[in-house]
Amino acid sequence: LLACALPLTAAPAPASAAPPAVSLGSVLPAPVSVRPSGSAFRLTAGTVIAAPPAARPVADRLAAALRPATGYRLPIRAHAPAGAPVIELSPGHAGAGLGAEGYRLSVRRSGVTVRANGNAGLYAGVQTLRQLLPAAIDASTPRHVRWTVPGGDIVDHPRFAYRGAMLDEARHFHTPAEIKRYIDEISRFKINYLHLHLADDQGWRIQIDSWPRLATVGGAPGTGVDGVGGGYLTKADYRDLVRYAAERFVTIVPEIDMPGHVNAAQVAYPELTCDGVAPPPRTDTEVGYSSLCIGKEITYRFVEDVIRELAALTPGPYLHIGGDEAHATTAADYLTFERRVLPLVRKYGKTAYGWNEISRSPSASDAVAQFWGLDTSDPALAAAVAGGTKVVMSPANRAYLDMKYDPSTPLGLSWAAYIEVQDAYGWDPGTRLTDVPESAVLGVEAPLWSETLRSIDDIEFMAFPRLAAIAELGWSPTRSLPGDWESFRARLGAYGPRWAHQGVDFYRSPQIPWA
Ligand code: TNX
Repeated sequence: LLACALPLTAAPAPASAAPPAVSLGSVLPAPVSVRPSGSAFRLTAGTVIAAPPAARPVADRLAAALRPATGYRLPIRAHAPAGAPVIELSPGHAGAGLGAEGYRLSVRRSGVTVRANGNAGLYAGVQTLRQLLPAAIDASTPRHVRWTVPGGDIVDHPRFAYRGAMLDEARHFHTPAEIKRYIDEISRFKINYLHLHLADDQGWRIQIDSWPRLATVGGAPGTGVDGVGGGYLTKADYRDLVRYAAERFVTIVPEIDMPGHVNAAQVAYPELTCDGVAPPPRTDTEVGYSSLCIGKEITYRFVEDVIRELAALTPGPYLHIGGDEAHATTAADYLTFERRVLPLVRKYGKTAYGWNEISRSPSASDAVAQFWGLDTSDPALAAAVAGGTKVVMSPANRAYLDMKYDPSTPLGLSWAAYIEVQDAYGWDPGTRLTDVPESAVLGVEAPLWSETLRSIDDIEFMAFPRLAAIAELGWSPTRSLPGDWESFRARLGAYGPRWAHQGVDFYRSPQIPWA
């Protein structure tokens, strides 16, 4: 599916065809401060990576990123050997202003240094460094390229603590290998949370030992939209994903949607309906027809078992309990349900997280609400925020990666909007809701619902390039938005060859001057 206009052969490029030099400011998301100066660093066969033992895991990731295209050994040493060209990772005491994820990157003729307070910041700096090398650094086999990094200094740290992406595993199951590839792709843009939507009407995608049929029935072959696909994550798969993500400084947020979006659970366990009769399995894309039975005690045994087992799998702080589109639950029942269920998340040591509908419940005062509305105000959410609720911004007409780019987009939906790259970029998560102060906004998330998406190519085509826009809104400081767009589209255009080298099937938006 990859439409690649670049020569990907290993033949040395003639000098006249040399790619344009990368500039120090050509980074996505835009860094806080960029000061070009002095002479460039040249990565050669003799370059050494220097990192103390504590930073070794980041050094390993850096070496793994640079070895395939350079073909160089790039040995990792605890100390920089005198005289050799060096890329040095230096953790600790980089300055309080940088926080846990900020970094300083200095490029001199003699070497590159990344300084940060810890490994999360070093990893972020490494992602920047990768973008400062020629695009061919993302090729998977050796290329004959002068591997130069422009000289100067970058100081950088995130605007928001939460920068997320969401993948819908329920409507079509995506395998662990596909999820890992997506983690690699999003972490390049300093996304630090991956929210997995693990259950919905069409399927249940995570093993739960106390209710085993959830996965075996809810994840059976043929569960999914149009009856294609099926599958589920075992607990071993899930733990492996959590570890893989953590190595890339991405925290996984599990979601089980309730009290609506539960048809797959009720197919597996008919006692979860009010009349005890199993509903038919669903492979269509309707929403809002299923509900847990609010008056039955077994409902809360089920919910507590699921929350307990999910919390035990989750080192991260958040556990998402859905709460959206509960149109088959009465308003009073919804409040009854949330009054019992929100405290269960706390009981197992996690911060409750849900779609913005949970803000109707007074029990959501210490929860996080994910705003997915289309409007620029939300009185119920604003009232909850006054009581302590925090907000993650995912306005569906801006941040939903499953919306079509325009009417001709072959994949995706269009109920919220058509979202071209400029629409995805042209809003501010801190001020989008006029009745919610920026101080209550934890950050931004780009959800990708998969009713129409099956393969990793499908996922990539909808996510890229828009995910880079959402990542910049989450990370970079606000400046003047029109000027930012001109800068963003130039940097994005220059990034295209990097995706091409990675085999990422991105959408070549006509709004972007692709290199
Ligand atoms: C609405 S957004 C939903 C999902 C659908 C999505 C499709 C939200 C919280 N609920 O169930 O998959 O639209 O865009």
